[in-house]
Amino acid sequence: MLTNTFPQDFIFGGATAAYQVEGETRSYGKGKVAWDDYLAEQGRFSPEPACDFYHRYDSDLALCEQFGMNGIRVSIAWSRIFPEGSGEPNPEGVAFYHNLFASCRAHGVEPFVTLHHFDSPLAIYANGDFLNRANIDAFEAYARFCFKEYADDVRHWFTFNEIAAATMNRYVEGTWPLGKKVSLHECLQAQHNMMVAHARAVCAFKDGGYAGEIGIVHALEYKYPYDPESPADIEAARNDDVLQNRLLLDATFRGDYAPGTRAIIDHLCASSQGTFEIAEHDLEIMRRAAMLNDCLGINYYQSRFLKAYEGESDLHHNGTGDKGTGRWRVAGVGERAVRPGVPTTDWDWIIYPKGLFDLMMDITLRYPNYKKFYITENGMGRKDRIENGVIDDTERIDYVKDHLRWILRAIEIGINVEGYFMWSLQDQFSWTNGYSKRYGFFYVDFESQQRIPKASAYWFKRVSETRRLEV
Ligand code: BGP
Repeated sequence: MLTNTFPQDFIFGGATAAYQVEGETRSYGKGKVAWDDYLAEQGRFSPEPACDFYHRYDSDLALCEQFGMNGIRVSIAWSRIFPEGSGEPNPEGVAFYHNLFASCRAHGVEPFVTLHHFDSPLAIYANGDFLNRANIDAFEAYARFCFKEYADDVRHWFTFNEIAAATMNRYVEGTWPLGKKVSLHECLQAQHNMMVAHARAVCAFKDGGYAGEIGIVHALEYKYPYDPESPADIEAARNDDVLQNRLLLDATFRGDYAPGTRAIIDHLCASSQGTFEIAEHDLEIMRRAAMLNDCLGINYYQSRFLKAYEGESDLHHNGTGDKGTGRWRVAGVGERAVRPGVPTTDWDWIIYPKGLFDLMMDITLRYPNYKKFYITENGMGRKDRIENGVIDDTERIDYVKDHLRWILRAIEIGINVEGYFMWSLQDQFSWTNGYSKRYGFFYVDFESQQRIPKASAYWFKRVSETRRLEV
């Protein structure tokens, strides 16, 4: 019989990211990020004031407390601390996060803090971002500053959020600032360089003797062959696995690349006329960090079914919620398809909770030095509406419940999962979807900034307070 009870110290929380919640993107001494001009030029939506978390964090944390949450995921905006990416810190930015963490403590909500959530300072981003190795040094210096400055405030650190999304949206899909379509070698090279930056930060944290734990957050998707009997589909699934998961997981847990992974990396790079470079000493520091790394944050939304694909790359990002408009066919990789009967959201995200379990099994089998998982994001984007004063998001409750069931199954067989953060705490600004794609426990009226708990918030409160999932 499947257990329906979570461990005593399990963390239940909601997730946020600085740029998606804070607002005040160009004030209080904050430096620019590439998104500022990109969004202004597009004119589709503004990150201001998002959900005004910069001014409302205390009342949002009070809501967390009231709704039974004992954790929150937040990120520090690098350009609030170092407006130009390096140099002199901005005192207002530094103070803001001290105040935020103090409020977390006052409300009994444990902060899980990410150093980089898609928002490199413009000075870094425009200067090659992580394709420019000088920026690895800048990231390390920023990380060292934060470890020291917030040593008394923070016990749970993550270096990067979703290197896969950051690199694929920029260098494969071209939907993010300075976007470029299908440059697989730049995508993979940036992934490697960011993993070197991660490794440097992990070693700095451990060498500094700071209390607490450190890890990284990856956006993982299990890659199934569309037709499990088709060797070509199996190969496509392997390609997409390396592009999204494997390079990053090998780097995280092995500190180098398994020969099979390396062979596919080289194939992918060659298919976009590029090469993959590992600098001297990279593997040394990566291997050391792989042993020191404490935890992996898994952001899990969906899995993929891969078909072989021989044509030119053909991509269309569904950023509007018009179901069925997304396409992802990449030369040298394959085509992402949906198996009949598998449900999808209006943004064409595949709903497949079992994939989360398969991913955790895969990691525990392949990387015996993994120590613990947090599910740092999982959730459902919806066009939530207020009807008669209430927001009925039963669909989202079902989505979360199904994922929590697979997490309990994993815990039952001995996989170490210590927390779950729904994306998102409150409705937020979405990078390529603006404000119509809502994810929160708390509905946000973006005009008045009023928060209204959705049905899912009341449901989650019961789960977190009883630590039980009613089945
Ligand atoms: C993850 C990111 C979040 C968030 C979420 C939902 O990839 O870490 O920042 O945006 O996805 O994505 P979207 O807003 O595109 O629906």
